[in-house]
Amino acid sequence: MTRPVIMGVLNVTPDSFSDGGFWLDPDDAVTHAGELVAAGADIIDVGGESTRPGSGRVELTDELDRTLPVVSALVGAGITVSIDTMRAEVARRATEAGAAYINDVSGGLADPEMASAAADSGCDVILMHWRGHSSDMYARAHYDDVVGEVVAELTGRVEEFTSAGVPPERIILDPGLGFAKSFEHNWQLLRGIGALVALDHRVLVGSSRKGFLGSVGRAEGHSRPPLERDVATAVTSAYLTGTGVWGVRVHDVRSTVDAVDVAVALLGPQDPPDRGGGPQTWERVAQ
Ligand code: PMM
Repeated sequence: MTRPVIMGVLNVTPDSFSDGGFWLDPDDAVTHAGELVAAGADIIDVGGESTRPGSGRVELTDELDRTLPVVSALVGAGITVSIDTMRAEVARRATEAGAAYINDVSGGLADPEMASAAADSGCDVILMHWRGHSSDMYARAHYDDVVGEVVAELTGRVEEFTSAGVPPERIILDPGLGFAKSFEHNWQLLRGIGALVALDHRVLVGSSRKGFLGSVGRAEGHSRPPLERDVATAVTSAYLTGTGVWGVRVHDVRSTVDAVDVAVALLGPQDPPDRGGGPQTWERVAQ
């Protein structure tokens, strides 16, 4: 059984939906990143633009000012950094400063320069499923078959990035839970995550603290606040551990580490899932 990589979220924004304003001061951000790593995070994902539902864009200069000092400090401390941005310029500057991953929630749709920036960087790039900016994304949450359409749309994104020169093995796919998705769409995507895993790319999933986790069971009909969704998040991390995903992106690393440890112990050594690509493919997923 292989453990998923754990990506810890570090939002240097005043307005992210669960931790907005917590780590806006660069010193606080660096301290918190150290806590996440000590708790077991493998990668720290630094973001300077909130994508909470309804939010508008941040200015490029503000995004650079928020993220670059933190990226540089974390790289200097030997931490593996991902830059969460929809802007090619931010991706370029952050990877020049040593970020190892570009995490583009728009999958390259927000900035036509992103694919070439990713190719030039030589870094791994996370392409998330996205249908438009957060200001009106729920108007686009219409699917006949959400799993099939997410797979098809991500496949189109992969084609753009590989045509721009990004090697396929550098591309990581993400279903984009909460982005132009209803709560029910998110559940369907989690249940159907095997269809993404079967695409022969690494898969990252970001369920952390999202609304659908706070509106289920006893919480149905009233939303539990984001900071009270970490147990629910950890349950999804445990569930995903058995599915062949490469990584999970979470705010509370400690609870996900526990959940993944328990899932690995329960599941035990397993044969690689039949993904059509044979053992070599599985080994790459497990890296
Ligand atoms: N979700 C958020 C931001 N960035 N990146 C990826 N790859 N996947 C996600 O699901 C995702 C993301 C939502 O905002 P947050 O930073 O407050 O979690």
